[in-house]
Amino acid sequence: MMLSPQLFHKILGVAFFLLPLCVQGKPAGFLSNIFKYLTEDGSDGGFIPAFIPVADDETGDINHHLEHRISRLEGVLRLEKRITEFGGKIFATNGKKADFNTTLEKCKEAGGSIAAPRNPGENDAIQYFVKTFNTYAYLGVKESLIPGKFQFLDGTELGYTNWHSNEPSGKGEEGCVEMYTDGTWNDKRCNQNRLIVCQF
Ligand code: MMA
Ligand code: CA
Repeated sequence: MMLSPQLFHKILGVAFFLLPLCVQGKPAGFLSNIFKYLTEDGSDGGFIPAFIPVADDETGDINHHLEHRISRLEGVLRLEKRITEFGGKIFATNGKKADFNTTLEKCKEAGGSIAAPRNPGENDAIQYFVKTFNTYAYLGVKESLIPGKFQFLDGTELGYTNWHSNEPSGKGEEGCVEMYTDGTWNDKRCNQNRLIVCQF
């Protein structure tokens, strides 16, 4: 049977419509579609889909790619002395100063909270920024209703402290706590400008 010119034209149209899908191929196409979100500063405004359905044999490649990208981003942030880590907790600064309440807001906005050391290792991690930026930092510790008694912001007891000698000294007049360059703590009024250090 002869193909009519009309039918031939239709088949040609379908073939050309399908051609890009065939060239792209399924596995490479799928991965490159996902990596597009991770690598391009595209017109989607940085949107990353929350759930990407993929075959099991592709999740390893994707995890590997993500780990590699995250470790490079961490390298950049470490190089700029913006992050440090202890015991799985990440501490970060933007190098800027703010009073206590603004620091709370900034850390919350970023998805974290103001740095609150729970042990000497975490205290050293925060001290690293205080020394690097040569600026004291407020800690996530506040005076309780009992003057001279300090606690975490959620009201839980401090299991570790590192007070400077003769501190706390404010007797109800200094509701916040700052870290000195040597890593020791001083109770201080909350309205000073101090280095913003958050934890994640
Ligand atoms: C300042 C103030 C206090 C601190 C003393 C230490 C004079 O007050 O920073 O919080 O305890 O210095 O001398
Ligand atoms: Ca004090």
